[in-house]
Amino acid sequence: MAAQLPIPVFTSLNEIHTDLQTAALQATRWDNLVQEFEKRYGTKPAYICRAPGRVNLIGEHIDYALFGVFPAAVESDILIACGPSTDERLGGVTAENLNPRYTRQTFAPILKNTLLPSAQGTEAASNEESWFLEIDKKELRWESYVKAGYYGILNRFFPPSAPNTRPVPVNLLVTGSVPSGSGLSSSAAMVVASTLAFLAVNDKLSGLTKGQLVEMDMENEKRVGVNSGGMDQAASVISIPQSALYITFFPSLSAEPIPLPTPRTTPRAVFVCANSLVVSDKVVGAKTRYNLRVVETLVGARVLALRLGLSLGPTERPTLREVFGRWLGIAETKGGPSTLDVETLRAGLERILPEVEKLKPSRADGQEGLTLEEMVQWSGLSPEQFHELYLSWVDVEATHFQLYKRAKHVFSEALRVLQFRDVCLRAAASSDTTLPESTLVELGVLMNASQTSCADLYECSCPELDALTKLAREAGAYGSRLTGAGWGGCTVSLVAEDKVDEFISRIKAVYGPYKNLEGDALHDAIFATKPSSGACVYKPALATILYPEYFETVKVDWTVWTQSGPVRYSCGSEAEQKTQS
Ligand code: NG1
Repeated sequence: MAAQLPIPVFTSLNEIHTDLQTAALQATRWDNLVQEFEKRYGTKPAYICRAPGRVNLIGEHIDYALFGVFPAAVESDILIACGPSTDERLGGVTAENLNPRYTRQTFAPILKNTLLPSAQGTEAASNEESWFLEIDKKELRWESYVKAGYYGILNRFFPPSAPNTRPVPVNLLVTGSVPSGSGLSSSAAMVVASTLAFLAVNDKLSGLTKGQLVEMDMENEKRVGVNSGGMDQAASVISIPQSALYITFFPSLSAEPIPLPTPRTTPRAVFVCANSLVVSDKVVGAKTRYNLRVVETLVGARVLALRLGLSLGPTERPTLREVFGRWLGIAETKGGPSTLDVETLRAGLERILPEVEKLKPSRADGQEGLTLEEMVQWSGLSPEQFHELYLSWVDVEATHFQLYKRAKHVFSEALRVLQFRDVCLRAAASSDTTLPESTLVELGVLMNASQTSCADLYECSCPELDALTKLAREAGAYGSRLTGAGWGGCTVSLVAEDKVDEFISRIKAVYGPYKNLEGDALHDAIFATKPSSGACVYKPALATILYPEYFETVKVDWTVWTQSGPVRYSCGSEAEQKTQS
């Protein structure tokens, strides 16, 4: 199973970027990172950790309700060059970023008797010493993501009660090509790459599975202040080239690579990401957007359970997926094996959708939301119990809470994910190398329906995203939708490969906010993307450690097996670009 595999440790770049063109482009970037690291810290990095961003093809805002999603890693990524440092502070960190916007930061964890955050984000008193790192949740700071990655490994791998295990001081240099606030999950990529960097330098990688890394990073990212689901971390860690991942979270994390039909169909098709250029700051807007949706879906789950005649204890806080499983009468234990097959899941989703109407208030004014008082009453809890269970751990704000619309989106989107997966699997199973265009049309219809649901029911779109997805369809996309949290950020469109250039030119010409862009900025705003490989650690080969003079010239090297034998590429200099080995 994909989630059970170990974290890959590579010694050459072509193991990471298997197509030569991408590898060649990336080599220059990696080499620059190595050189900059040496300039700043006086030594070569011991490792380079890579974590890609992701594009979610379908399944928006349902990961924290624990329903399956369908993302793929993109080629844009975060790279962190890292190595041990001579910092005298215990576990002290110096973090630099090649982007001058993000200034140099130094920090060190401290041991103190403190309140430890529990897995649920609630505070639980602890008498023992624990590691502490200050993370500012109110302000968006780049190093918060580095700290989040570090925090997660401190108490787990360096128990304060074991004085012989202490974190080593670390130097980091970060470079990223995932635009921030764009819905391509730069934040998860930062947290995953940071976690890997601290694990690698502290020699704690061995035995760790991809699934364990995802679970750690889901917790790590919550430390920055967003109660996110696990989609981004799972996609960044587990993805493989050419495939999307069908990721499920309940009863335990599982990821199934699903080959995309896009490289085999006639016409062939690709996914195009287009940035609306509306920056959506998840942390700052959390209380009226992301975190509010988390609370609305959780309270919606409780009220639905009661309306479906299920019994719930006053301290139980199930998700919509858990309520769904109980309603189907399936015995499922968190962390246990999955007992719900895809067919039962699909049939169940179709059956539960009409039941969601039970969450709709019957009011003359058409208001589908509930005031706080009404919501507390509907939950069957006292105001104190309600506050403790749903509000004490999160800051949210709304005049009306939309339980009905949010639950309707979640169940219908979960069904669309299964339908999307089916189309892809059907295409993959066909022995015919030419698939009908209707395959792409079916995928496009599902993407468009997802956009409508995100806009109308989940209210996570915005006028620019609505406009951009509409323009994309008019420019010939089979389907187009927002990707990621929404309220700004990127769209993803499915476009025939032979029409991509025309499609991109058309959008550049008609989407208003692109009119002031040129050069790289315009190129970075709209681009076709291929599903790429997941997170990994690059470790210079043994030879490079034993023979420093070799390392001098061959900063990043890789070998490509051609018909006439292996060809070694390196990026030490132009002259070294290609040498037959
Ligand atoms: P973005 O903001 O695109 O990284 C967020 C959440 C996901 C998921 C999507 C909506 C984080 C780190 N990620 O993605 O878990 O809920 O929104 O589908 O908050």
